Amino acid sequence: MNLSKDTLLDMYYAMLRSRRLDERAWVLHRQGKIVFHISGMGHEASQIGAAFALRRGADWLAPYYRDLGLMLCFGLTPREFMLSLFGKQGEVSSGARQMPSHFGLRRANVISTSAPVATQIPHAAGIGLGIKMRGEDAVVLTCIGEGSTSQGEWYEGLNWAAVHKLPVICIVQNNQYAISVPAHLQMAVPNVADRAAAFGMPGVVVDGNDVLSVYRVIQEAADRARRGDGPTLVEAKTYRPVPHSSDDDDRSYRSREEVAEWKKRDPILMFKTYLEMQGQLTKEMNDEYEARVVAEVDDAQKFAEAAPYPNLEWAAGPVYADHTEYTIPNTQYK
Ligand SMILES: Cc1ncc(C[n+]2csc(CCOP(=O)(O)OP(=O)(O)O)c2C)c(N)n1
Ligand SMILES: [Mg+2]
Repeated sequence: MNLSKDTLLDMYYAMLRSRRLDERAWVLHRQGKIVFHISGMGHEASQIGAAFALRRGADWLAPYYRDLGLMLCFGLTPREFMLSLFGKQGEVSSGARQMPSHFGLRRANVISTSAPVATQIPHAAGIGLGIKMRGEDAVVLTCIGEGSTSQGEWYEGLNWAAVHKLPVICIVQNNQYAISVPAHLQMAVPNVADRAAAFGMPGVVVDGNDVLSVYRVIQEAADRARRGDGPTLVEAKTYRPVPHSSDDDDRSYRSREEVAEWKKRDPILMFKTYLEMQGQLTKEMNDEYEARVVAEVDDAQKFAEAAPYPNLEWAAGPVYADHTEYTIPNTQYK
């Protein structure tokens, strides 16, 4: 593995930052301060491994709602994330129009997330075609849950990417459930990646709780895409240790024992143990990281709580032609 000690520690910090921000979002929801949260917890290895294998700033991302870890690596700041939780002025994804975690970040080549699942796949194929037509060596990563691969858009987008050998990587973050529906009721094959053969592209199953394995697989996929050899389907097997969203109660469809079993393979715990065994992370360093991350999260929360709500008259800004003259301060929207 061609990763320096500093990079490994950066990866660890990125995972920790995503987790601690995410935990704070749940607390804010339970305190009644925000109305909705959909979590990336448990997915940190899949996302941070993927992010570190890409050229952030040059490559493209068509994300989905669990991609907080990826987004932070692509440059979303904790303050910006908190603005979206609170629906405050300056929110970068949609000017506070969309639900939180429906990410978009124009300055970082991240396209906006639509609520209907799987619509990001044809968008990613389109971006891949654009990259190819321009002769650039960028790649586009798109992310999706295993349940959403039942949608027609997933097949259409990946078929198109394979036919035209587009520089697309699709990472399926298989957390075993689509809300309450387990994966075996969603598909009759054991692995989403098995379907890659039908598209005519490589399909790889990877341990989605192991950040370094994900890094290696995505790096290989990115190399293949940059060589002009086309798309790759990656399936990262993982688990969501929390309910689907703040509006779900997972006790109705899975046992506490199952959740506890998966938590033993928590991706942050696994990576922390690995770094400690390699002698690269000490208790003092970890304490310092934890303190730094809490300070970042506290700062972000304070910032968003103090921020004003958007003005009512901006609501229709980018929606109707009549209102296109509005410029929303601090956002990319004109
Ligand atoms: C087309 C469409 N159908 C249904 C929904 C409602 N919905 C939102 S998330 C979700 C579950 C998706 O599960 P999965 O793809 O496994 O992703 P996960 O949430 O588990 O990461 C559903 C059914 C939707 N947003 N769009
Ligand atoms: Mg799922």
